[in-house]
Amino acid sequence: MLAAPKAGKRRLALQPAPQARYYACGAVPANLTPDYLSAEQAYRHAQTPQEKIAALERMYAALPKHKGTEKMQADIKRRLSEARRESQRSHKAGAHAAPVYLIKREGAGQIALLGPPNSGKSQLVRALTRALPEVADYPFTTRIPLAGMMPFEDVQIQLVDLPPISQEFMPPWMAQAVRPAHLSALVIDPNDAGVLGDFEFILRTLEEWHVPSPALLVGNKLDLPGAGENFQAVRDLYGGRFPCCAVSAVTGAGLAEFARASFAALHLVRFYSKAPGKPPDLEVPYVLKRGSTVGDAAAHVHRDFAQHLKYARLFRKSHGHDGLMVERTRLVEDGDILEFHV
Ligand SMILES: Nc1nc2c(ncn2[C@@H]2O[C@H](COP(=O)(O)OP(=O)(O)OP(=O)(O)O)[C@@H](O)[C@H]2O)c(=O)[nH]1
Ligand SMILES: [Mg+2]
Repeated sequence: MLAAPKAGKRRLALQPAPQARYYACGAVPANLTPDYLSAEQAYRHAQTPQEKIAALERMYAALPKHKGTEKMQADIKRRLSEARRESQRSHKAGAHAAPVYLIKREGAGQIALLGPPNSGKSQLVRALTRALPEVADYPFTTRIPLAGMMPFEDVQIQLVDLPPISQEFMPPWMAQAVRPAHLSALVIDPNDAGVLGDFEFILRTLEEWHVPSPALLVGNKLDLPGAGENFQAVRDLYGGRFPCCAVSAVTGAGLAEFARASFAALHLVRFYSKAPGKPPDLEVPYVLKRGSTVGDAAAHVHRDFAQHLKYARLFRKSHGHDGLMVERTRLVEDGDILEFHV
């Protein structure tokens, strides 16, 4: 994993739609207004302390004030003071930091696309997302980072197009721009005569920056004659060290496999929540790091669940959707459907 940004908790999760998905367990009162729910949705999406403060203030204002919501009022106030403290800390830290092109993390994970000039990083972002970075047949086309969201099944993965990593020229903020990503993918053009030298230079540069090696090696332009054989030669040299994807950003070949490999490299699990007696909400998954437990999942859905969870029922295809009772220490597997009992 690349180093986490200084301020704020790392957010991996795609957030659920603002429906009252956890009321059925009786943890919170059911008479919350649409205003409150939309503010809570904004809070779940908030990436900066300022956004959190704004959303929490709206949540507090929209919360009906009566005995039944006293705990929630206290909880919002506590989170507000936390966010205000965080805002002050990041303000102080920011006073000395040089401005850099940082892309705010969004979706299930952020992947930085690295590579030598002209390898097709921008074309790949065009092919896989709705972003429209400039593509041209000369090197150093991309000057500043640009992000787009790549769909994979029911999650979105953020791809960041970056200027090339090159001996000839690199913007001084490159290392900082790469660092917030959860991982990087190295995109190469196997037909480029200088590919092996570029490859070594990039690996050395990442080491100097104390940034982990790429999690994926992407051979692009596989539609061109000879590219398959040339990429095979690169794989023979490096394939043991990196999972490889052969793609063509122009024809679209291999792009579905690239999306799948990206999701796998992020080491995530998706789970879906289910209220007792109701069908599961399979539309928007919650996303956690692999290795998370049922207890972590409960805490992720609602803060109160972490404390009060008695047990969960697990519905999983491999168990025939049988509602197996599981403890909070049970590991969550990708695709699990969980019903929390508090
Ligand atoms: N044939 C073929 N050409 C490609 C493919 N992907 C990109 N190209 C071409 O390669 C050239 C460079 O593509 P870019 O996407 O601009 O490359 P880049 O890696 O972003 O380049 P920099 O921004 O300079 O680092 C363009 O002419 C693209 O049309 C591909 O899969 N097949
Ligand atoms: Mg580019």
